[in-house]
Amino acid sequence: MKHVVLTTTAMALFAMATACCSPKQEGKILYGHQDDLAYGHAWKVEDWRSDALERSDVRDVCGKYPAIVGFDLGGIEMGDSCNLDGVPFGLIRKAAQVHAGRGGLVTFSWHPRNIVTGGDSWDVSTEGVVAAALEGGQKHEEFMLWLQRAADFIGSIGPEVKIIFRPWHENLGNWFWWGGTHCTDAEYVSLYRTTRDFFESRGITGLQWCYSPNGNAGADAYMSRYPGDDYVDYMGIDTYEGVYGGISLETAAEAYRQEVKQNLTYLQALATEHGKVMCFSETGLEGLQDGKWWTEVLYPSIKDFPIAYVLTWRNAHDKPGHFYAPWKGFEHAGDFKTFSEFDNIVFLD
Ligand code: BMA
Repeated sequence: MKHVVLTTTAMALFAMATACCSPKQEGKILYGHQDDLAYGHAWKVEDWRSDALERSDVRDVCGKYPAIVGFDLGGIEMGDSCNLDGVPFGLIRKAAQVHAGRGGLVTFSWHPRNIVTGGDSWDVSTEGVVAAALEGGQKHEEFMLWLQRAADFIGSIGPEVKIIFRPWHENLGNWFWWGGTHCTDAEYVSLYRTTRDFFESRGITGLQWCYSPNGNAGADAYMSRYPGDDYVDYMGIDTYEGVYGGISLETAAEAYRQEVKQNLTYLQALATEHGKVMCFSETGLEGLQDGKWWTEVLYPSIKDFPIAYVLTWRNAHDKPGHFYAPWKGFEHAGDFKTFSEFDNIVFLD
């Protein structure tokens, strides 16, 4: 029955986003996990053409798939066959279709390369990359080809797959070439609008567009690069818990709880003002060393906010400590199972 519930929820969410009504969806929050069907902790899909894509770390632990699965398009702009983490684009297409067929939602992020240096998204060694990509810039023609490759890939998935597209994310920090001091507010807005305008000119009109800056920057910074109500359907935010510099888990957890509440408070005010759906587009605690993270850290931080979904990042198959959801045999898996049974957290049976 949860399947029916989710399908209804998904349809309602999309209807809401389109109609720009209240973002509140009966107090339900969909749970999402990045790359969930493609690989997990110490395993990956080997032969995607013949694989039914039934394995999932999340399902291994709680018996249900995430309601929303995220994938990353980094590399599609080069015409690569696999994304930046080695996931074949054919597998991403199939996983999106299979997940949608089960009643779930899909979200795409995009870590494209640096169009000036050929480096990755994190290559900020050269300024002016956004300016170079925009109209009048020396890389504009090539940039439009990049957009075309991304649009063609998304177009190949089929209109029955409901996709939340989240390009140019975490744009208030300085770690990506499209972020922070590496471009002006106007250049960023133009980058986002150019992307949506181009996709729509290619007939890719069914996407829900998510604007998802990094958190802890405040409402004014959030809005300083907002692409505009005509360009955004979901207002998201990315915030992680960090256990750095010898601080205790308790201190890290308390800082996270406070930060998430502050972030979601201003996000809720902005989403309400602009008539958008709000979401917690990326979060997590790498390695999940806090055995009560789901029930005592994440859940109390989000439960009172009308977020459409919360997505935790990937479980790398080739980096043992890089995971954000539990896996079968993980010592703290029980806490996630408890979280998955809360009435207002939605998974996919
Ligand atoms: C980061 C890490 C990287 C990965 C990138 C894109 O946060 O998980 O290992 O390449 O996301 O998926």
